[in-house]
Amino acid sequence: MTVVLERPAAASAAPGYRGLRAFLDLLDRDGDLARISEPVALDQELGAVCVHNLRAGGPALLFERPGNHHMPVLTNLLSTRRRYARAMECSLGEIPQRWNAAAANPLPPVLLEGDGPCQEVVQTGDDVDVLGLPTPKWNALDGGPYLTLSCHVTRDPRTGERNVGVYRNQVHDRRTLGVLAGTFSHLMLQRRHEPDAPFPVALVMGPDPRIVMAACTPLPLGVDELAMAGALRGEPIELVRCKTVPLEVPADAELVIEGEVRPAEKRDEGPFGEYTGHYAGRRAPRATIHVTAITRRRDAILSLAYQGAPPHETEVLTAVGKEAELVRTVSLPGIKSLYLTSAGCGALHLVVSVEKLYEGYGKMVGMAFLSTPASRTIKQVIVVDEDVDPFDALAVEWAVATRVQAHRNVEIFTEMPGTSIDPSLPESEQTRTARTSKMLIDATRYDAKNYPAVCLPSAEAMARVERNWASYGIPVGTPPPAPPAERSA
Ligand SMILES: Cc1cc2nc3c(=O)[nH]c(=O)nc-3n(C[C@H](O)[C@H](O)[C@H](O)COP(=O)(O)O)c2cc1C
Ligand SMILES: [Mn+2]
Repeated sequence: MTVVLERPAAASAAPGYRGLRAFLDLLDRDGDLARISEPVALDQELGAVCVHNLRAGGPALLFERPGNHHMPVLTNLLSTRRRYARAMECSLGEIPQRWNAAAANPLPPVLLEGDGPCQEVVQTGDDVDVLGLPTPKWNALDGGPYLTLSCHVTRDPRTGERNVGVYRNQVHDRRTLGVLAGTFSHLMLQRRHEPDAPFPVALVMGPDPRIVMAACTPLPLGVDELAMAGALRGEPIELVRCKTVPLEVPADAELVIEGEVRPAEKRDEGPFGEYTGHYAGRRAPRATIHVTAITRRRDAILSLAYQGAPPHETEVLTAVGKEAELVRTVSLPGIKSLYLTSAGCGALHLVVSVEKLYEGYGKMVGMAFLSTPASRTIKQVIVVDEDVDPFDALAVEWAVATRVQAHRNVEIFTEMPGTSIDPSLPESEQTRTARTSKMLIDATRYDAKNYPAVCLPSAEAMARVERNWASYGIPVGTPPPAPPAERSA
């Protein structure tokens, strides 16, 4: 199946960058990385800079003096789809094919002997102090400082299979972090047979961006995110052994926090401003990580992501890979393009355009997209005809307004798997057993052959006016954009 996401193509990247540092060099050359040399306070000022920058669609941000620390903080690295494509070394439209070619040919990592750059400095025992990291308090009511982009490396105790997933960590004290991994996260599913037993973990900060992409995406359970990242990079990820836990980590990461997850040793955690743009859950006792080592580069950068109301980085980080996963797992004919919307926090609202093959097909497609592990977070799917571009919010609402009869074209599914941090659930239901309702809007035309045609002056008249636009003396720089139906025809 060919899926074309009709977006402007990114400038083609110089092939073959390796690791975060090389990617930052690329962004520097593009003028797409801003260095903030002034001190920026960790308590909300850094978060506020991120919010303004995200709203403006701005560059990646390197804070050189966060809270007067000497360790820089990197944020907004993959907060635009353009930079995400840059990191994948392809155009926006090529992402799903690139992603799924990699998924079909995973490239397992290789283990190096000796230490890696991520172990130039090693702190163990009493030297361990996570409070010494420049960790921001992002939003006003956050329960404390939070590491937000930690790639948690764990192994399944039964199969030995590795998993790498991004989950939030509150910084509690010198040697204690919190961790909140959802019910459906692989970190939790790996431990489902012995949920209270402690287990080793390594939090990798600032690895090759392709590792972060894989670690933010719901790849199938059992798939090694590092093998996926290797395939995306076209070269195996190189690993080194951790110092205090029986795990391996990417050699060229910026910083690694080694430790033990202690599910039964709980500490009050939260609240935290989540990707839904709301605080998620009250402060409550949650699992901890006992930190046994911090290893890092001598000049390590701490790589983090702002979470809150969209637009934000989490939204891009989770949506783009998930769209590719959906394209692969829902292999129905006629799918043209799809978009996990920005306003839907990159996770909750999906728009799919299809060539409608027969009556009822729009609903079938919508149901299929609500029935895979990668779609678990999705609460609303809108299916549109192929003349509507899912990325064009105006066109999508126009289709819903003019092609939908609610009693025929809207379906509601109840008691589906949901996320416990959905603010629209009553507080008593925001638990690990949370369930949600899902809505399918089939906005494809019924009986398209006999559907009223979309109205416009003739193509010839439109083209002629566009050519002669300047002669009308209307003070609009370029001809107004084409109406939705015409744009993606
Ligand atoms: C910045 C960021 C923060 C995230 N925080 C969490 C979190 O605290 N808990 C969680 O369960 N998922 C979180 N996610 C989503 C997971 O990374 C995502 O579900 C991923 O698929 C997890 O890996 P897994 O499928 O191997 O469990 C976060 C994603 C991003 C991009
Ligand atoms: Mn996984």
